[in-house]
Amino acid sequence: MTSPTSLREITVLGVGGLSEQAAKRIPGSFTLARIARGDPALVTPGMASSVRGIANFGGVNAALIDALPNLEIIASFGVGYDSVDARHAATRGVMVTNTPDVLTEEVADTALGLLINTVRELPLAEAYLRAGRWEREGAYPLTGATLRGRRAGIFGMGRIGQAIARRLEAFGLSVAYHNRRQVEGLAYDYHPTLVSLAEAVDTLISVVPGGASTLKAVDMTVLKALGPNGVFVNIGRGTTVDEAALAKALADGTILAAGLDVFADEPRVPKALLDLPNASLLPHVGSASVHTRNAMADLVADNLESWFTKGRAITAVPETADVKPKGR
Ligand code: NAP
Ligand code: 8YV
Repeated sequence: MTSPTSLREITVLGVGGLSEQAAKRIPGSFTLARIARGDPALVTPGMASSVRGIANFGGVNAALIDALPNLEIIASFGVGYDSVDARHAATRGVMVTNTPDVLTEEVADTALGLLINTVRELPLAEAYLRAGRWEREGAYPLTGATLRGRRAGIFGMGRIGQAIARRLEAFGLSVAYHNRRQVEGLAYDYHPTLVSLAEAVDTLISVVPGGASTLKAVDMTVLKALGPNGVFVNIGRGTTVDEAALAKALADGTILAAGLDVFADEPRVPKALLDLPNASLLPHVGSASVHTRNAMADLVADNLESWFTKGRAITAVPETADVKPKGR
């Protein structure tokens, strides 16, 4: 194994905009090279021969993996790793890590904030006050919607889904969920399909990973099943939703309102959603506190250090759980 002092001889490629903490931590241990985005055309011959690790902040596709013949590990920033071709990495014997757990509670807090903003119109009420309308026109109108008596359904009852469920219970809402597999030992009602979950609840919170298996899973059929009192919150990935269908459902009353932290083509947000007063929109801030983003950056750096000093990753993704260090 490599000793901590000789980690400096190892080149780690920072892909995309590294967070401040990552930009401090990684060059403290390794030699850091950087490219602005995950484009293999940006890889110089020197990088191609020297890079053994990636700190991913911008996406790593199969072509970038293939452009780096000595690559051993991709340490990705974020629990969702849909920006990394982890299956291709596995076929090349390259480890992939993500940053689970350290962001769970922060993201769940954001989900509840977004739900309350959506149902009780808090951003609109604040804008009303700031525009001087309270003084000029009187009290902000009562909200048609309330959290009281709502039945919540969670699409993706994983780490963050369960943290959201705990908060919803504390708020007095009933909770049900849909995953591909029922979670053992969890008392919430399980639905084997997303449509059956949407039919059973009036508040649907999506916190599934992106990728092919969830692509546009929340479509018009699901939104119709949610119904005219329905509130949809997405804190998972924008690709999970048919955004055109969602905009239509919000405009024509198929559902009541939506709160969205994530979009299919970030940072671009469809005008059809921007124009809707019953959509509460956030710029992907689920984990975006200094505290939590620093913990995520530390886990990226810790995974790289653990891999090169101990030969094991701390938080390997399932696709590469069996990958072992090369020649060691
Ligand atoms: P996790 O513990 O792996 O949970 C994911 C859950 O989704 C699992 O329960 C899984 O159950 C379910 N799932 C996956 N694919 C599914 C499918 N095709 N159909 C139905 N259920 C499916 O992950 P996590 O830590 O909770 O994070 C979840 C996601 O949240 C991340 O992948 C990321 O995309 C997103 N996220 C967003 C932010 C933000 O800032 N907005 C921050 C952090 C995370 P089964 O495998 O049994 O189906
Ligand atoms: C981050 C996230 O904003 O962890 C995730 O999957 O979506 C967020 O915590 C993102 O990964 C960093 O760009």
